[in-house]
Amino acid sequence: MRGKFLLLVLLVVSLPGLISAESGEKLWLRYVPVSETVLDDYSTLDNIYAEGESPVINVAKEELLRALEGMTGMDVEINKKLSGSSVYLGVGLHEKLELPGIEEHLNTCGDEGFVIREIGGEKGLRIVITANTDAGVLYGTFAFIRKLQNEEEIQGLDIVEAPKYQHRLLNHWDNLDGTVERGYAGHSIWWNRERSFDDLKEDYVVYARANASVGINGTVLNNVNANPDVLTDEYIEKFARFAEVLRPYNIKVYMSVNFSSPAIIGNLEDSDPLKDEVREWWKNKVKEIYDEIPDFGGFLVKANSEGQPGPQDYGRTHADGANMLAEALEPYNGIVMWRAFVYAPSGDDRAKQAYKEFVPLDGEFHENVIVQVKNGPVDFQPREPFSPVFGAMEHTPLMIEFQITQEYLGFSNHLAYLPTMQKETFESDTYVNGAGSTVAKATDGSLFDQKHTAIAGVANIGRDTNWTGHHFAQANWFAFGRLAWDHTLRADEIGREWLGMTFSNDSAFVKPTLNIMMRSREAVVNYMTPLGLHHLMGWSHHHGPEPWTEIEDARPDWLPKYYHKASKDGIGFDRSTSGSDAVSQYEEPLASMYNNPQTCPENLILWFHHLPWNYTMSSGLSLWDELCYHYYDGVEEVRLMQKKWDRLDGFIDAERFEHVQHKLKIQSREAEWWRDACLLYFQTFSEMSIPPELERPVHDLEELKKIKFDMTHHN
Ligand code: BDP
Repeated sequence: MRGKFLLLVLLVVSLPGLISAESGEKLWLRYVPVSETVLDDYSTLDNIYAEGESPVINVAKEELLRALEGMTGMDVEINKKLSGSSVYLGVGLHEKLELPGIEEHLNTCGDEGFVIREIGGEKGLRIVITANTDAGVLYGTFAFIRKLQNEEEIQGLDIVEAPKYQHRLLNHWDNLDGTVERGYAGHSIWWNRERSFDDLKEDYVVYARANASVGINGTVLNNVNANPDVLTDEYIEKFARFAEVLRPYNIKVYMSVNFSSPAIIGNLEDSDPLKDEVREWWKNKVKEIYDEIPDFGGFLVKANSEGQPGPQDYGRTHADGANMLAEALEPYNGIVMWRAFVYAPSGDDRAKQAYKEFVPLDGEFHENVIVQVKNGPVDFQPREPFSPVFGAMEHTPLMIEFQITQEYLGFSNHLAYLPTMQKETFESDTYVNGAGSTVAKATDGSLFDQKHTAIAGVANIGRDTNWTGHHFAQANWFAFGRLAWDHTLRADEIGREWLGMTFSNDSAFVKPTLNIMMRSREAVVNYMTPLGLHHLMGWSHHHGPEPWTEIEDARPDWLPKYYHKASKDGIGFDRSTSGSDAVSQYEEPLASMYNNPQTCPENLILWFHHLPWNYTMSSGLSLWDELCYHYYDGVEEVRLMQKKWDRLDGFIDAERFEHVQHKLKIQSREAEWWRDACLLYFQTFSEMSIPPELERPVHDLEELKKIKFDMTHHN
């Protein structure tokens, strides 16, 4: 799919005086020449020795060869013997090379961690990359390559790493007809009816390399709103072929399954999880899958949510449903990721639903079930508090689900660097075992004993040449992997790495660009949903603002009004003890802190409280004025992003520079659209005016109400 751009790239490369045009198709694995400052050191690495011949080791060896040759311009040799080599890859090398101290490090590395050490030598630098498994060696190799891409000092390198979560997955919401639910980078890379598997194989390899380079070791290839056909022979065979391409990169495939499959494709009377024939059906189906895919990862299930079938259809619980699948998968070490995103009409506050349905089931799930919980209690909003389910199920492994695709953050049109948001979740303190019981610790096995630990991100990948629609959306894919590997990494560190690998290591470029990235998510919060507001977008497309939406016969919680509750007397959702009491799902001291508007963090105040328009904020401003300032700040920030970016012309290739410039223009226009729509609409209730020192809105409310979302707003 990406081949046709090659010609264009070659043409531009050959013109003198220009930085080569780039389409983004290589992602962060470009391997362009490094600068003189590190070239001497790196050039001593001209000879690789790899221990063993497994497909995984071969991938590591070839990747390092390609990287070193690309970055240094020299020919690198593969050495068949240990002596005289400069980079050593493989399991058990510390023994062969008689390196003291590495053994203890390996004891802390588990199955996928690694040790990288520079051991010196007569001819120059010598590097050892070793681990307990070939997979660990692969991750060590990519970690080493990343250091080279960032032009880091490698002399004296001594690194020991192990991933924080065992299963680090992308969830593709890809439908079998090729569309992608909430996908903004073109159609599905997996389900492509126009091109054959063989034709696309090279792209799958790029995908696999990219994931392996950040430690992603699993991928769910189909939408959580699962088509039952995925369990037919035809699709099992397709999954097997994908598994085969991904296997040498240590990536397992997983499948989303429809709970009613036994009835729909198995012709059983129903899919009641307590019926023997249903259980038998799943066991046979799982066996069929493992016959084709011996290292199949397991199932992801969305049940009894948004109209999907599930065990509750038969009066059974989530645990009954999940355990049935877990039993079928258990003999093969497969896992079930059972989603806690349950969104069904209940009449109560939607934010409380997951906790109400799942917490009472704590301890009832089999040990190969992991309950997958969205980061916030509602739905991937630009800012939500963490889900109160985290920390509340001591006897059940929980995994965080983040959304990498920007369903609620401007699609692939807005630059929104998500790690700052994800770090907010990881670092939120649940207080469940006293202070310091962060969400990260409550899910990575350090707080509770759990056989499996996992994390998932809803992918933002599609058939677009640059994979993610916006060049900067690649950063969110990269960063998800890095945080899944180590949630203690800082968002700016990760951003710095990615920029160096993807664009340039020139600090005159990196500094302002990193600044854009680091401030971008808060900008989106400000121009869309500041102060804890949420769900103000159009109810079906989820793109532009429609806080006014009225739809006859719609479920109330589809509509923005359910969430903002703007009226003459104020704005915000009262989730305090005198409202829906969602605050009580949190541990103390959080419950009391959130319950009181004086102590509730202001960035969440309207999530938890309904307050009068003239409520005095900590700044001394009225709530209305504060809201105005946030919306205007958001727009202003995007304008600053544009100015900063404009000044970077010439640092990178014109193709990507202009593409980003174009997207920023759209973002700026849409930020104004959001600001004006929300403020002009809320003003009809507040009857207060926008502070005179702020510029006048550029739109008119009635005109805004007529804007219909369509693809012209998308592109
Ligand atoms: C919502 C999306 C919907 C997904 C659902 C889910 O709008 O398309 O199916 O989440 O996570 O955010 O299941």
